[in-house]
Amino acid sequence: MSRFRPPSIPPSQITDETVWKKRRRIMQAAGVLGAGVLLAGITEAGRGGGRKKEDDRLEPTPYRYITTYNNFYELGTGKREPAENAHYLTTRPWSIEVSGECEKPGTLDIEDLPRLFPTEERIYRFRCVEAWAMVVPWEGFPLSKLLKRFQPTSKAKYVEFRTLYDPERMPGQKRNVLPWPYVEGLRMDEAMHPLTLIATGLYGKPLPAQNGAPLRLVVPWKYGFKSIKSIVSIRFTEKQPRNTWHVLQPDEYGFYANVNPAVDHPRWSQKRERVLGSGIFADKQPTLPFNGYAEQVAGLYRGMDLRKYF
Ligand SMILES: Nc1nc2c(c(=O)[nH]1)N[C@H]1C(S)=C(S)[C@@H](COP(=O)(O)O)O[C@H]1N2
Ligand SMILES: [Mo]
Repeated sequence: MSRFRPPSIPPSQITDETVWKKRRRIMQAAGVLGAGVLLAGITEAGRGGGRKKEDDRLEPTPYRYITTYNNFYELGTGKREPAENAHYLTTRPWSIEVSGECEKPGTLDIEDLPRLFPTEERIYRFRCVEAWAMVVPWEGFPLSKLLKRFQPTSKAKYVEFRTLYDPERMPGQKRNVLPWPYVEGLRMDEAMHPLTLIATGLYGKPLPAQNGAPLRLVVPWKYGFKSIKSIVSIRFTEKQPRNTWHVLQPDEYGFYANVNPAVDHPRWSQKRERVLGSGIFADKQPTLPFNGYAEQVAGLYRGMDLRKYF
């Protein structure tokens, strides 16, 4: 893992963030916060800590860090390469094929998504397995809404996701650094959980290519590699899907990949994490079980040995 260098800041991106903050203040004043924000606030309210909303305590990471320090091997393995190569990834037209164990397999056109699935803002922590962390104001909708539309059968125990395979638009795929296409999977109950999001934007703007345009998964209690980008296929399966990083290095990356300070990566500690943009002299902060979402999701794994199912 190379040391983080603060990126140079194009003026356009500074403006994005300022506009977003202004708009948010107006929204807060008007009391129009989305359901996602209320949901994220469950943790805080549950402690009897008054009505302070979870996202009030989460200071979003600046736009320039979220969009210039990326993991997206299809656009290059360096942290800055995905932003530099973003122009290769054209995202129109785009469709998503939904298949497998469901009553109504079919195809979704990206142009129809806003009408079918209105988006809301979700401010989530995001934690990469490499021990860096950020807070992202996503724009998106619950994955469960999309999945229900295709009526999964009782045989659907898992959901498998695939990224676009097109080496012309994803030049990183011309090299064999990963088995292409990138594949990820969730257990059905994880996929249907209200925190599990399909993101189509961030900071109130369409998702930049380097962050997985036009749509990507966001599972905030799992390591970032589960949050697969630029999805073209979703398949309901009976068997546990094989996920890319697990196939590559099964001892280092599991299927579940729940954020867990008690289970170290074989090559580094997971006890602490570096906050993106905090500067190289800043202290790391403690990693939280399930990345801070334990109250909402720990029940999904009751009775499971999280050292075995890492
Ligand atoms: N298709 C695809 N999805 C991917 C990746 C990738 O290389 N290819 N990297 C993963 C990893 S390791 C992380 S940490 C997150 C990074 O998301 P971000 O660049 O938006 O922060 O995307 C995940 N999704
Ligand atoms: Mo990651």
